[in-house]
Amino acid sequence: MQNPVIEKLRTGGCVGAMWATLGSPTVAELMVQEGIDALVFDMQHGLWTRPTLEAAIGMTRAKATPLVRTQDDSFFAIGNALDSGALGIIVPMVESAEQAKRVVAAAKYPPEGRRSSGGIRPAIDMKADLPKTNAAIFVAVMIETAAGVENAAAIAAVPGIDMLFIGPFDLSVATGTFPDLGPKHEAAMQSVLQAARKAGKFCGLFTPGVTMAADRRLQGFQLVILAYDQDLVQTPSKASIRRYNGAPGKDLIKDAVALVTGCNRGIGPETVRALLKAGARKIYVGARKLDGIKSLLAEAPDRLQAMEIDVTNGAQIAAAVETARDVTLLVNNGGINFNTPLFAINGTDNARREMEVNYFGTLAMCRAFQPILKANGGGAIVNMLSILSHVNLPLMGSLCASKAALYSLTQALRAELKAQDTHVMGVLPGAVETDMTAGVNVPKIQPSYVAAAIVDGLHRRAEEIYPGDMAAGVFYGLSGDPKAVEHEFANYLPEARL
Ligand code: 3PY
Ligand code: MG
Repeated sequence: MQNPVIEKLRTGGCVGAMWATLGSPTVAELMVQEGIDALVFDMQHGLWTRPTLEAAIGMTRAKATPLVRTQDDSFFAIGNALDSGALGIIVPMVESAEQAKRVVAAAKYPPEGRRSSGGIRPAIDMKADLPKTNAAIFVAVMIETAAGVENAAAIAAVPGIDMLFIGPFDLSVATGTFPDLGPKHEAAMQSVLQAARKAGKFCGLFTPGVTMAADRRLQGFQLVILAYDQDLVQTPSKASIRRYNGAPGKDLIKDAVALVTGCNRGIGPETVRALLKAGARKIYVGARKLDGIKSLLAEAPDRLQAMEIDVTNGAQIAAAVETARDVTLLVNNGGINFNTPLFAINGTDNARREMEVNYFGTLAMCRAFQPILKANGGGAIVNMLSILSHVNLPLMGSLCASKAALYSLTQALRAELKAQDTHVMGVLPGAVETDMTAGVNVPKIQPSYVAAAIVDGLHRRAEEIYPGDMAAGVFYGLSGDPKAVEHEFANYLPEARL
């Protein structure tokens, strides 16, 4: 009988574990499909019963070594967990060496302890397995109280204890730092790590996510938690409902006075049409070349007004501010895309120009119109981002960087303009049928579709919208596995040209 957890610890490795608390064998099975060092079944706070635990261990042990956080430190709780097939126990709330000795005694058969022999799995081949079991059982005790921290060295010294495992949440309650952790809490945790090391024992801790787990591994902790099932279900569920519902409030389009930049072609003109239809009182139609918007202006001459505006031209922005003092809705649609990778072209001129127009141009417009929006009751700003704000498509790497910068800017705007009640919405479509994507051979949505989504998003006071299959699908992928999407997009470099 072997225990891969003990083997990994002995070679200096850090055991990565999933943590299952919901009591569902199916969820547990799904969590470890990728294969991972260990799966901890939480019988202290979790919903496992003896039969569900037994079933779940059977369903998962080929993919992850089963460990159980026991219901308590009692002889029978520990015996039950091990009889179910767990190869290790994590015993909560251990505060003294005496208590630790009792834990070891419950976990080991005589002569090292007094574990009772029985159970279904241990009896499958008891004659062969029992003599080898003691050495294969991993024993961890949880340090999660002030007394536990105080006595950590004595607890670690108890023969048969393999690991001190810290419970940061209970520890924060016990040390009075909850809900924040802070330096006092961290010092307590580090003192436990040192106590374990001095005794030649391992130290682990509960971490609620993989980035924290990797960071603690760096510090020398040797059992960390990558994810736990309640969080995997609850957090995205809550986020989805909030995103779907938006935040009802005052209509941002009816009777609005809008200014839409970039109306020479593409999404701009369609946005103007959609806003007109949705009840905007007046729209300044911003364009770098006024010749190109004549026919659009003719569609509603009494409600549309031409405005010559290049968002990188300070004088034109200043003139726009003088003219358009009644604006309540600023749509920063104007942008540029050279469709170029970072290295396949000479120099960084394209990258700089994209940043100049998409990022600094939008920023200049927001700064110029902020006082006007404030004076007019708050209103709204709409920024034309892209799904590529969230993940780089190296085919047009510098454009993506400018859109990522613009996404970040949009977040800052939302925060800074909250006090003046200006709603800020980001628009993140995938490929849209415009001149900008003329050479890109992927399914595209129509500009009118994006315009309709903008109107809908403003009605719902959404903070972000993802119009079309591509954007919505990529966002879905990014929320589950952003690295997989990044690697997928990396494949769209036509050829290595370095
Ligand atoms: C704690 O942080 O107290 C724990 O028990 C982790 O589950
Ligand atoms: Mg705890």
